[in-house]
Amino acid sequence: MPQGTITKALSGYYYVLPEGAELAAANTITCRGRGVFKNRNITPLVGDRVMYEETENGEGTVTEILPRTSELIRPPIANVNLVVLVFSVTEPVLNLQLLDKFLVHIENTGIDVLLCFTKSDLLTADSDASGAKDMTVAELERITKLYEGIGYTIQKTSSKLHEGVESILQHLDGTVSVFAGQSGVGKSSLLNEMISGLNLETNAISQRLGRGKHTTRHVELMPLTNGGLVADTPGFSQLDFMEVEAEGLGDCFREFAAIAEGCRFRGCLHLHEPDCKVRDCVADGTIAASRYDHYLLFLAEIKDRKRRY
Ligand SMILES: Nc1nc2c(ncn2[C@@H]2O[C@H](COP(=O)(O)OP(=O)(O)O)[C@@H](O)[C@H]2O)c(=O)[nH]1
Ligand SMILES: [Mg+2]
Ligand SMILES: [Zn+2]
Repeated sequence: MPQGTITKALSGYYYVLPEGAELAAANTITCRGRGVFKNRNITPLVGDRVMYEETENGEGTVTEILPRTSELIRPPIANVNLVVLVFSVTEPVLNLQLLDKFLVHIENTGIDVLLCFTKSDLLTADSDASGAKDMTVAELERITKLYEGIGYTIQKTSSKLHEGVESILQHLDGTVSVFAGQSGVGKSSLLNEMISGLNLETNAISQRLGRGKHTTRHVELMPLTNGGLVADTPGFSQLDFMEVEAEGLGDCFREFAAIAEGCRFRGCLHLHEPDCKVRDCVADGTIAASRYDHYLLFLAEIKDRKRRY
């Protein structure tokens, strides 16, 4: 029986890209789900690898869903193995607290992440940085070093100058990935640069609100010529990851997780416990103060959330 991947789910139809078919959205087979899925309360998801039967009219029926390696709830996509976390260097301003929060959520899913800094054409030279909104070349360099030091892969891009686009494509080779990030950071623009003929709607940032409008509606995996599949998302607010527990938060900070074994107590929350290796590293600068500050902030949020429910 032929196999394929669901690239789109719409009004009860599943669009299946057959294994080995040329990677183009036009080559998908329109399928119905088999009745048994409903009976067993199973919903085929975009990203599912499936078995299907061809029917006479050139359409098909999905007969079996192969085991999933991962499952995101919002957007509902199975088998994602890379999140491309997109932040613009400015417009909207690069917020490291938000960046760390998204990294925590992604670490918690166990899915790999590629960090992408967009709109590099808007960087200002170090000498003429005038306002708080400006991101200078040197400041971005400092941030890049910080996150590379933690172990993240970072790619700087400009859709306007078509810069870094080929490198992003290389990273996505053979993966199922989602583009995630706030509205207005340039996700759709970057995808348009990556996929020839693609014309996703993009939106000018509302000057008044300082953020973009939501323009990307349904979930769809788009085939890349190198064998990857990629989904745009409407904005990170729509990405609903599993909630992180206080005890697990430290593990979601990669550089903490690596040294926490050296803490005197198992389950050390790196607060006031004696002989805490993480706090030692914050004190001697091995761990960035900003990262530890954000850790404390998120820990307080998690405890607050517990208190409210
Ligand atoms: N200067 C500059 N503007 C960009 C770049 N990429 C996107 N934009 C602009 O940023 C706004 C939001 O882009 P869009 O792709 O819709 O962002 P999304 O909401 O993340 O999908 C649009 O006005 C784009 O023209 C870039 O590389 N440089
Ligand atoms: Mg968009
Ligand atoms: Zn500790």
